[in-house]
Amino acid sequence: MSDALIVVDVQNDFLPGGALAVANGDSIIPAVNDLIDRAPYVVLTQDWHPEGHVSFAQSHPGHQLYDVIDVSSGKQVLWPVHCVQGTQGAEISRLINAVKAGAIVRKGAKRAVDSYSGFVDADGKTRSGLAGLLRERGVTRVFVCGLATDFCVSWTALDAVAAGFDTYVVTDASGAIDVNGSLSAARQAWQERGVKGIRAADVRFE
Ligand code: VGL
Ligand code: ZN
Repeated sequence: MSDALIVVDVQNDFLPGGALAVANGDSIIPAVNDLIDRAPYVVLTQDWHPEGHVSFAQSHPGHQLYDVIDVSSGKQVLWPVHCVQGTQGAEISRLINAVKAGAIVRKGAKRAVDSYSGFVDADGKTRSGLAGLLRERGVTRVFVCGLATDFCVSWTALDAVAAGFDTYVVTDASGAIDVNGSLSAARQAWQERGVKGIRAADVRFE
């Protein structure tokens, strides 16, 4: 058994002061850093959108922030402009110890398709290669933490379990947006699909 920690989207735009700030998002930083210290292998994900991205409300005149609309890949929540490639807001927060990361997976880089998951785009077609990377390293258990619990953490964890990894969301090292019942919907999906929740203090890496 070999473990990996996936730290999802701990980027300036998801932290207080950022364009899509998760309330108290910075409160998870000490727990995330402690997990990074202890994990045998660490992967970071980085939301990385081009200007005019399909997930930005600004790209859909006549629609409001947080509206849900139909796009080619399915339902799309409309967000404020965030994590634009090359901007300060898209940078991984300097508060986390990114030095130990073995890999950084960028996602959402195609204008017309979003990607909450670090494994596959929202259209289900283009895979990032992360599952192959983890498998080649002999990883069998995956612990997911970061931002946001109910979007990118959840989708990444659901795809990890679908790819055959024994998958945990580290709940107190993750922070939620919680819009329109998204957090309870995420927890429901974890239960149905076999993703387990765990507290950071209970994580024993192998
Ligand atoms: C995320 C909304 C839009 C996330 C990314 O990291 O959870 N949420 N893009
Ligand atoms: Zn995004």
